[in-house]
Amino acid sequence: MRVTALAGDVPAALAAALAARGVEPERADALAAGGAPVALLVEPLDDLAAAALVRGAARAGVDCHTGDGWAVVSGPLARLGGLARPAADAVLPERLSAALGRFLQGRQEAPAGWRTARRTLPLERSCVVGILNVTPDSFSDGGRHGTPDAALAAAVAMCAAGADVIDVGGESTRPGAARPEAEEELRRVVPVVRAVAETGVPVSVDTRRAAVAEAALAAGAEIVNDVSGLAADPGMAEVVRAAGAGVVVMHMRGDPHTMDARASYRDVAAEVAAELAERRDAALAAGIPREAVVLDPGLGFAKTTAHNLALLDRLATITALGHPVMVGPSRKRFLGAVTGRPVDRRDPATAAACVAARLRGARLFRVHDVAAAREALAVADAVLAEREGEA
Ligand code: HH2
Repeated sequence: MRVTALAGDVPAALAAALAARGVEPERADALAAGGAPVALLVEPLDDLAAAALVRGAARAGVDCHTGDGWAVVSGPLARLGGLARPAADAVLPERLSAALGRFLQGRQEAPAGWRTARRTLPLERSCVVGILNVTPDSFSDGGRHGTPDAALAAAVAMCAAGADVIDVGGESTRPGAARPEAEEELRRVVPVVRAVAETGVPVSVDTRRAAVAEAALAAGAEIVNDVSGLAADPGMAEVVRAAGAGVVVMHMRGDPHTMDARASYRDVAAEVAAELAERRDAALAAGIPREAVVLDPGLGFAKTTAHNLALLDRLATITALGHPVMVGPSRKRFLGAVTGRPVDRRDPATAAACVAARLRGARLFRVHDVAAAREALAVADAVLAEREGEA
């Protein structure tokens, strides 16, 4: 007799093992998905709701740990689903079962594409976003693309290397960077956006200013990448909505001057997810469609090396919000801390971080070295496609 591990933490592997032994593929999929282990943090929670959750968890056959104002319920997905369904004896208060139900539903529904002002970008294979900083002072490529012609040539080279989107930025957001005036940011960004968009590649504009976003969208950009998560400029959400643009809602705290001092978390993944969910809700409340929203944990923004690594590892906390997830590890300090490499020698580490994130569910990767990331992600995509194919 032999005991073989079936990679039980990967539902697709379990489905493949069942299907290979004669279980009908659809049933194997359902069994495997329902058996996937899930842990959910519920907070804030009053004593009555916590007691109800403990009773409901016992009835549903899942674990429940509670503390001061919080509970963690964990168990197979199928049983957690049972916990969320209102029962005849109404063990859980309505508000709580509705919140759980909303969450579990959203978790299963990350759109397969990204709606922008001009198209829906497919996200089956990894989407590589090439960074084009038209700034004198960005931490790794500052000053390299001083004229629109040089910037266009860099964009064309990134597309040839496999970029799916070009992200044009006119403001460095590295810690402590000085902010250019709006006119200066417009002067840097708009001609480059126009020239790159004319080649047909989707262009995003990396800005915190509504006026810059509006001008870039008019010049052909179709996505707004806002590192403040639409919080810095009260006019930004409406500009995005009116243009029907795609949007990257990124997490940070404070601004580039204050963010390092605010890198303090009790549980970084849960707090980043909760703060991002608030920014996402604000975007949806402003009328931006759900399919237009991509979420980004903001590696390096108000995060220490340990925070960045924990976020990469616990990316499921972010993907569970039900949107495609972007990561931007490219050449950042935490990769220098891990590898000992200076900023101009961090592309292999960047590619490795992208693969780690891909295997944990990220779909979009903002990088300087497109060719290296594309190649590394081709392997990760192939491994995941094999997993899907088997299931
Ligand atoms: N990181 C930077 C800028 N924009 N946007 C998203 N969505 N995610 C990121 O992680 C992100 C971002 C900072 O990197 P970089 O553009 O290379 O440098 P700088 O801000 O100095 O121009």
